[in-house]
Order: sequence, then structure tokens, then C-alpha cells
Amino acid sequence: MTPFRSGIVGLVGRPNTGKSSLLNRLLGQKLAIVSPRAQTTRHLLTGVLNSAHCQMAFVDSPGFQTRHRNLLNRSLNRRAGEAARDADVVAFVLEALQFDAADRAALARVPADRPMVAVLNKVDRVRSASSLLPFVARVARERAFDAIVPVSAATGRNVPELLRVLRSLLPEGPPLYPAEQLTDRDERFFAAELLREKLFRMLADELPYSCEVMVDSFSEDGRMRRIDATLWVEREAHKPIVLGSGGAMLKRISTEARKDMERLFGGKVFLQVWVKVKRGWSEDERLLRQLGYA
Ligand SMILES: Nc1nc2c(ncn2[C@@H]2O[C@H](COP(=O)(O)OP(=O)(O)O)[C@@H](O)[C@H]2O)c(=O)[nH]1
Ligand SMILES: [Mg+2]
Repeated sequence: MTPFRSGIVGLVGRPNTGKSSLLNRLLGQKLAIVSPRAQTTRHLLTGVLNSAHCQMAFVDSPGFQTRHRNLLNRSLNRRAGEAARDADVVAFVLEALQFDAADRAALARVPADRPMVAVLNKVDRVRSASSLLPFVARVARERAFDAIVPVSAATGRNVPELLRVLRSLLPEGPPLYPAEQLTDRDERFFAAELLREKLFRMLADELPYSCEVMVDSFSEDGRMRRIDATLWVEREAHKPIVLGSGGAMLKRISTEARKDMERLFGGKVFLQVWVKVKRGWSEDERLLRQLGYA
């Protein structure tokens, strides 16, 4: 008989390698927010995948990073460390054909005492298969990985093989989560995340890094959800940029976020968003705690 296996798979690596995209692809559903910028992911997020003989709890994490050395980013790196430490299997996510100092620094922080797979993501961008082989050999020299698996989170290529490899490395045991539980986070969390995703996608330059989102109230009124949220910005000068001319930018941000929320929650959402200035929020321990960066 095929044994049941279950466990936690930590998705770790430097920022921007596609960990959150991979989580969504593995689950076949958009849970984690994705943007072309580093440090989009600020929280640990578990997504649970059930199959006939296996349950995998994938934990998406902020990438290990060395830029922006403030209190917020120290907390992010701590989170990234937890994702690796608490995992039964570590999926170390790289971009195919790139292994640089940031990847090496991220790898150095992953404990060597557990199964680890190197996931070479974004192979859809690799033109010739012949360039992949020397890269695989190079990655193999960096650590004794249990397996090295090229995938594309964007197209789904080779993701079934990754699942097969991960399953083989998980311990035998009963499921950790009830079968109907997709994630460890609640709708309030996803509401804030989806808003933050829009900031990362729509605001230019460094501005998204100095913004944060707080859901002030979340209530259900029949099948309708009412959500009030605040966008915190660091400086008075940021406020008109987030608002846009005649409030057009804020309207775009909240409309896009609302549509995603309606898709994820499966019902109508009434969303109201305010922009407020909070100088130095990324150094404010109390506010960081309220925002969930304990
Ligand atoms: N071409 C390509 N782009 C990808 C792939 N996976 C992720 N990306 C892009 O890489 C960027 C960072 O992705 P994200 O999942 O946020 O990375 P994270 O910081 O590691 O969580 C985004 O612009 C994604 O659309 C992939 O398989 N192929
Ligand atoms: Mg991410």
C-alpha cells in the first residue's frame, strides 16, 4: 500500500526568484501576492495541497535580503529564517542560470540538516536546454541538494515532477491540516495583502517599500463583505502620489484590489480605503506589532 506522507515544505531563497508565484502554481490558486519587485512578500503564508497519498503545507516566505536595514527588514529576515527552520523539506528557489552573492547569502542561512531541493525557476526564459546542464552542475557544487528540479511557475512546466520529488522527501504520517483547510490565514489577511500587491504593482520607484496596509474593520453583511483599510505612507509628500490626480490612483488601486478580493472570497466586497501619513512606521515597534510583524 502507498504510505501517506505529510509535512511542511518551506519555500525560501533571495527576493524575486518566484517563490510566491510557485506557491500559487503548486496550489492551482492565487493566494500569495506577486510583483516584479523584491520584498513584496512580508509575511509567512501557508497554503495546503491535498492529494490521494500526501498533504503538503507550503510556506511562502519573504526573501532573505540585505537592502534597507530597518526594523521591518530585520523582522522579514527573521521570518525567512523561520520558514527554513520549521520545514520538513526546504525548497530553495533560484532563477535558472543565475546564482549570485544574494543567492549564496540566502543559502548560507538554511540549516544543512534537512532534505533540500534546489528549484530552478523561470526555465521558460532559458532559450537552449544546453545552457541549463552546466548551471545544474554549478548549483550541485554549492550544497549537497537531494534533488535539483528546473520548473516554470509561469507556465507550470515540470511542476508535477517537483511535487513527486517533494513527496518522496516528506516523512510518513497523517495530515497536519483538515482536508478542507486551504490556508492558515483569514480573509482579513488576504484583504490587506491584495491591497499591498496593488501598491507594489502600481506605484513607482521606492514608494511601495515605504507603504503599509492596515485593515481597520472587516465585517460580513449577508454575502457582502465590508472592508475599511488604511494605507500608511512615510511622508506627507507621498500622500498626493498615492491619491493621484483627483484621487484617480487610489481609485485604481482599490478597484483592482476589490476585484481580486471578490474572486478569492467568492462574494461582493464593499471596500473603503484611506491614505494616512505615519512618519517612520517602518521603525515603529508598536505599529509593526499591530501589523503582524511581532
Ligand atoms: N518568466 C517567469 N517569470 C516568473 C516566474 N515565476 C515568477 N516570475 C516573475 O518574477 C517576479 C517575482 O515573482 P514573485 O513570485 O513575487 O517572487 P518572490 O519574491 O520570490 O516571491 C514576478 O514579476 C513574477 O511574475 C516564471 O516561472 N517565469
Ligand atoms: Mg514573494
